[in-house]
Amino acid sequence: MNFNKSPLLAICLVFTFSSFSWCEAFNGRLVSVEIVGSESSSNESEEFRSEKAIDNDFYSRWSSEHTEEPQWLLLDMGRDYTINAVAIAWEAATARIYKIQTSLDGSNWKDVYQVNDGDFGIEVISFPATKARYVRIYCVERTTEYGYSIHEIRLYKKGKVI
Ligand SMILES: [Ca+2]
Repeated sequence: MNFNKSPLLAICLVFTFSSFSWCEAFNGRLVSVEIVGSESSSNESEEFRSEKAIDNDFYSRWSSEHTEEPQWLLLDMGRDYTINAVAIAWEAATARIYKIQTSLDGSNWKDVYQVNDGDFGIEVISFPATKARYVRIYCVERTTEYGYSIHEIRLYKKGKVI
């Protein structure tokens, strides 16, 4: 099943937005993976540092500096997992063009998906199952004069189909 940018899962996520929770299973097909660390190319200020994208608080967010230069948000799962989806809750300062990249060592990166029509809100993106410890959201082009800003992000691996 192809569920790239799936409306069904996105609706599930939006529905639970106000209660700070995510739909952690999608008919048993997806299981979220804990993200234990983060880094970013830049932060707008201390209030908007990278950890704000993984703190389970939908009101806090990471925001890059306001520049045309590409910016990235790096996520560390602590060990290798085989993952195949990411859910991103974008702030209005969204990336129109961005890449989902994975890495086993944090140095060598592989593009697993590219979005060319990114928009405000929650984006759910699936890609071929890939073994990785690190995931990077590599932002190439902005939709606003501001930088790039993400409220929350989740990574998923395949679960058991019931
Ligand atoms: Ca947050």
